[in-house]
Parts: sequence; structure tokens; C-alpha cells
Amino acid sequence: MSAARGELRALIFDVDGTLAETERDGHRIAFNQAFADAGLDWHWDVPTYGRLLAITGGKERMLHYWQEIDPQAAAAPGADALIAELHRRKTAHYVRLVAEGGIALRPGVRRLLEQARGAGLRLAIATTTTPDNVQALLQATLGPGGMEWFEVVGAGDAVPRKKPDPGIYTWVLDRLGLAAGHCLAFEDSTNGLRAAHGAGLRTVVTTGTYTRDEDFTGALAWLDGLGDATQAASGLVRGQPWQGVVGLDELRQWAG
Ligand code: XBP
Ligand code: MG
Repeated sequence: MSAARGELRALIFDVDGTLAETERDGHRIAFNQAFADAGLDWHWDVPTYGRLLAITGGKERMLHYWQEIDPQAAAAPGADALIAELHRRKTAHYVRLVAEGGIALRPGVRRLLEQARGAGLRLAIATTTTPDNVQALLQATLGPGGMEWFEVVGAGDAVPRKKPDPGIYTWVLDRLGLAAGHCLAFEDSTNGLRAAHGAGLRTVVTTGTYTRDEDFTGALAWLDGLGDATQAASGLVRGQPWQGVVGLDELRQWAG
């Protein structure tokens, strides 16, 4: 990471696993509903889905799984169309589940977003998930104007290659018009950390359900969450043990 450091101007957030624990009880359920709709006998249990999360992007994940269980069918004409149809259905299920209030923000996320807005920091999103999913989650958790909290939303197929490719982060930095040294990224997975580091961004990692055993050596902070009044976060900051609540003062100090 070679970007020059400077005053902290923007925070760039991953969505799935970082803003909210969406994977196990959100995306996974929606994929299984789409498979059932299509009359497929595919079913992703919790451990299977954890393994498949190594493949980012829902279409890419389904194709990978299909190639594992039936490579010939996955290569046949029409395979792409089936994947696209399954993904449309999956997105509809996910959006409905989230709109019904099925997913909450992780502890401390709303607090940090509000602090950042109050201090004039710019907010952005860099995610592999589909834009409709981002909108549904932000509206359900932050309110009808939730999308407007974020000046730039980089999502889904905005770039040709998904994380761990850094493309979505460079796409967001270009639109913010900021150098990486003026921003911090927030991630929950090694794929996300690789993407952010590839774009030169220092990264605060908050591990979650599926990522608490991954190795985040090299992250600016490697924590179990952001923490809030009732539950301090703990982990490592610059490799040193740290415990507390992550707020703007901490981020400015770490980024300085
Ligand atoms: C999230 C993902 C996404 C979701 C599914 O990764 O990998 O693919 O699981 O979303 P990250 P879609 O948190 O690193 O952005 O089905 O809309 O692709
Ligand atoms: Mg994530």
C-alpha cells in the first residue's frame, strides 16, 4: 500500500457481513428459496454455504456449485440463462426478506455512520452484492432515505471482476475523487481485505459469523466488531491488543 496518508475524508463500507450479518440468514435462505422455486434439489446448508462464500457474487457462486455437482450440465447451452433466472428470483426473495425486517445492522454500525455524517465525513459502499439488495437493506435499517447517506454506491456488476479484485474499490475512489490515503475501508472477509488492500486502502476488519477464523494479518484493525455502549469490541490494532468502542476519534488516530 503506497498511497500517501492525509486527513481522513471518507469511510468506505462493505455490506454483507460488515454492515449486517446478511449471509447465513439472508442470502443463503434466498438462494434456497430460488432453488425450490425452480424445482431443483439443490440446498445449501450452513456449512456448505460457508465453503461457497469463497466465491464472491451470487451468479458466480451458483455456477461454481453447479460445476462441482454436474460439470456437463453447467457447460451446456442455456446454463447462463438458468443462472440469471435463479439470480433474479434469489434477489426478489432477499429483498422481500430484508424489507420484512429480517436483518439488523451489526452493533455500532448506525452509531458510527451517524458520527461520520455529523462530522462531515463522506460515506461510500463497495460491495459485490446486487444494487437492489443494498437499497433494500439500507432502507429497512436506516429508513427510507438510507441510500442517500452514501454518496457513492459501488455494487454488483459495476465492475467486471468481483472481490478479491480491487476493481470495486478503485471504482468508488474514482467517483469520490479521493486518494486511498484519505479513506478507510471496512470489511469482514479475506476476499474483501484483499480487494481493499489492492486499491491501497487501509482497512478496519470486523469479523463475523463466517469469517472469525480467517487470517487478517496486515489489516489496520482486526476486531470482532465496532463495539457499542453495552459490548466493547476487541482484537488487534496495528498488531497490538485493543479493546473499546470504535468511533471517529479512534479511526482518525489509527489513520493518522
Ligand atoms: C458478498 C457476496 C455476495 C452475496 C450475494 O461479498 O459475496 O455475493 O453473498 O449477493 P462482500 P448477490 O461482502 O465481500 O461484498 O447474489 O447479489 O451477488
Ligand atoms: Mg463482506
